[in-house]
Amino acid sequence: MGEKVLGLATTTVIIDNSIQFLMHSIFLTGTAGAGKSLLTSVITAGYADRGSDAIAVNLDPGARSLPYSPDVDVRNFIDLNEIMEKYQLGPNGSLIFASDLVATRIVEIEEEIASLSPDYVFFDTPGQIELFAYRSSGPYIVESIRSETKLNLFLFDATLVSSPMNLVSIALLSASIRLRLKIGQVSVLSKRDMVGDDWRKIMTWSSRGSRPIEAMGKEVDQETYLLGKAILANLASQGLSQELMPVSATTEEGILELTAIISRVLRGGEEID
Ligand SMILES: Nc1nc2c(ncn2[C@@H]2O[C@H](COP(=O)(O)OP(=O)(O)O)[C@@H](O)[C@H]2O)c(=O)[nH]1
Ligand SMILES: [Mg+2]
Repeated sequence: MGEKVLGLATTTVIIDNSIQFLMHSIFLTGTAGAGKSLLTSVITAGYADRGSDAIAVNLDPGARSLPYSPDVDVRNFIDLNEIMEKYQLGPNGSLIFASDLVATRIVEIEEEIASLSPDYVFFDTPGQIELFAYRSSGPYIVESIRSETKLNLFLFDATLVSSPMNLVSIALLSASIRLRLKIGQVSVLSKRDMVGDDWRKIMTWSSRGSRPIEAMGKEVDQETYLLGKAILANLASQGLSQELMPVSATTEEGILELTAIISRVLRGGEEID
């Protein structure tokens, strides 16, 4: 039968003609421009440098240019321009249609991934998160990809969480994605180099026992304050608000630490809090 699995090193084994996938699947999600593609590039290269078989899969049929060469690319299966012409759709309509079509090519995508026998597969998801998470194709892909473990890295764009209230609203989005994808999630504060030292301030708002509510009280009206407070209390009580992992894909600060957390979560099946 197949090879023994040692620690996190995995392989794809063939048993009775059915392929058993022992790889780890890591999805990168977050708002448009949060840095999913650049982080996919940096993190996959980092794993490869350390001798792991890591590959990058592009799930965005609308990606114009990517900061890496995808090992598996959904654009080889789905042609956005062809969809536009064939169905006479505008840019938004064709992107929605194309994203839905990705789910119909899951067998081919899996076959290509399996042919590379990777230990780690990093999935770069479409720029617009709603195309991936809120239509049925994204959750279907996440559920269908056969993997030993699955993990979602949700990116909080540091340039968007410039106030406690903004942090709460993105934390709510993060919780919503958690509900849609139904897999373990790690919260990443991306593009930390873009906000100077402010990333430290953001970390204090998101850390355990912090009081972003008080900071929030100074910036908003009473009704907004109460809504924010209720949301935060709920997120915390449900274990849906997690401490952020600050990284920069440009300076590579925090990348090693993020890798360590990914390994820990994949090994233990735990989420960080
Ligand atoms: N300074 C800086 N820029 C970044 C970082 N990550 C991404 N970017 C830039 O932000 C823009 C959007 O990044 P991209 O990875 O395409 O975001 P995506 O839409 O989430 O895939 C690009 O111009 C990137 O070069 C980062 O950590 N630091
Ligand atoms: Mg992208």
